[in-house]
Amino acid sequence: MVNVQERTDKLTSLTAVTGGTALVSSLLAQGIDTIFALPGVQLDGAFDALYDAVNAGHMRVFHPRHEQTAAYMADGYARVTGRLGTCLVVPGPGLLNASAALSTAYACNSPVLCVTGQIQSDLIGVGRGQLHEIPNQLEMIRSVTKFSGRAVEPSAIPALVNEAVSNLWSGRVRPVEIEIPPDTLFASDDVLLLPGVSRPERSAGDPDLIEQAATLLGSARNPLIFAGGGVVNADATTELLELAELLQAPVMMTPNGKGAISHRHYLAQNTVSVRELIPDADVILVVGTRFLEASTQPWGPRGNRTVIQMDIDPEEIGRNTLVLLGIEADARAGLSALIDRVAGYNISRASREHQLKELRTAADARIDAIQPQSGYAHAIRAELPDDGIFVGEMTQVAYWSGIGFPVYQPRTYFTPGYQGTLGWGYPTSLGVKVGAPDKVVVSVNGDGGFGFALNELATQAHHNIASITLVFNDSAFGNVKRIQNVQFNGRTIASDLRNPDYVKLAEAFGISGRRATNPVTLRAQLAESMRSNEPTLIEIPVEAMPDPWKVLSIR
Ligand SMILES: Cc1ncc(C[n+]2csc(CCOP(=O)(O)OP(=O)(O)O)c2C)c(N)n1
Ligand SMILES: [Mg+2]
Repeated sequence: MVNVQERTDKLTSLTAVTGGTALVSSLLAQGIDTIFALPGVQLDGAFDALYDAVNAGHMRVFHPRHEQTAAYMADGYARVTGRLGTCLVVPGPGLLNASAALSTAYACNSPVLCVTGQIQSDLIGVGRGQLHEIPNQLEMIRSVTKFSGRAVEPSAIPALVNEAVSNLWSGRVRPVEIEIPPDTLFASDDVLLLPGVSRPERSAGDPDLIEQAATLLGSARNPLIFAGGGVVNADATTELLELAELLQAPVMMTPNGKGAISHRHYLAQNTVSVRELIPDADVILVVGTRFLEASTQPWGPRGNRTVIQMDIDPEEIGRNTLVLLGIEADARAGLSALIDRVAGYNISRASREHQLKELRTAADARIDAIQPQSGYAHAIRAELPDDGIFVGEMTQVAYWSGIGFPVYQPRTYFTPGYQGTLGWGYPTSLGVKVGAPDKVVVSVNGDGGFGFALNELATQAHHNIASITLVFNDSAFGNVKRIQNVQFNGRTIASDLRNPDYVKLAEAFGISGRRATNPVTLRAQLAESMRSNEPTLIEIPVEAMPDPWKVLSIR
């Protein structure tokens, strides 16, 4: 039960403050000290309050050139830090501009708080066509957020912020949205500020189900684990490794799960090697992944395999595959509970180190034979420190990387997940670098995807964000063009691109521009870029590349 006296002690009373101040104070109370924001008339009250917070040294404001970037940067910041990533955008077109980024954060379970404006409160729903008015804004954005809400009184803002943030952290983490009309941001009132929301206790799952899972896994001859982004997001990587070692269970990591276990560990397996392991696997533990690819492709587990699925979202359990045991649990708490219980049932197994190393070597050889993607990706890996961060766009070298790029640490490899959002990579990488200024951040883009946000070279220069942007330039929406060539007899349409000189383009924005023409020169250019530690773009002119999934018969 809440101790009212104790709670009241923690409340701060603000006298005669604007809604804008109530909003900014509420964000600060959540521990938010960085915001990605693009102004407009309905948000003037919020920006004026941000002015004070910035001058007091409590808040940093990064302003991009398009709302998609405000939300992408918030997502990148959130993924690398594990903290709330916050954006502030005007209503209507501003929020719609941000929505592709929110859909990406939604797909990847990223903790993004999107704050937006509204039209004047008494005209909402009247349909007069006020500036930026769209009907049903709250309902519209709900498809890509797990909560959306509005406050129309300054005094209601702290509770709305708390409700949104507490929704965001509870259960499956996903983006949330709140909106505040301009008259509310300008109105003045006494406001009771609430303490920030603390992260809810992690659910370890039903003890009976954990016990059953421990029995099944402990007595399995050849257990196998599939780990996804949920393991990384829940910071459950230590627990995952401990359980995997206890069981001598190889771990297949999905692209967003990459880095959960270091690629250097013999238990770390990939999409190619895992296919050899599935036929002998008697018990499969699926944790923090939708298990979509494995359950829908012909090489996935079939027949009388025992599948145990652990997920924080009960809706996800059994959605894509038949499971014997479903455990609704946070990956960290759930795996930790499993570790505690499994020891009592664990049969002795010989180390699988030798076998698994051989298997991975053979699989890696097949993956590495795919050129030129493998050559370029290994050039990046060779220069990128172990804790350096790879942000992958929808482009050939990044597709290959989803299968073959060695990742050594969690939160160092990011993808747009199932949303496959072309154009997300470069703007997201800017937010990643803001969140991890001491790490090397490299985004891997095609010419097509980079074009979606190349105006942000201005933002990067303005805020001096020292990330490195690679642009693989094949003068095409290459993936589309390849499909048109291979599957449609060369009937290419709308897939050729005419591009600027990227080195000159970067320089025109005040960004250091470089060019590399093969993996060897790319390594040299990357090494120099890291030494100079300034905003950098490297263009790599390339030819059409082969389809890695076809070559490896993955899809
Ligand atoms: C928002 C969005 N629009 C369109 C697509 C479809 N699409 C996927 S890949 C691609 C071409 C990418 O071209 P580029 O960035 O140059 O990469 P390349 O394949 O040439 O390496 C397109 C248009 C998408 N995934 N997302
Ligand atoms: Mg291209």
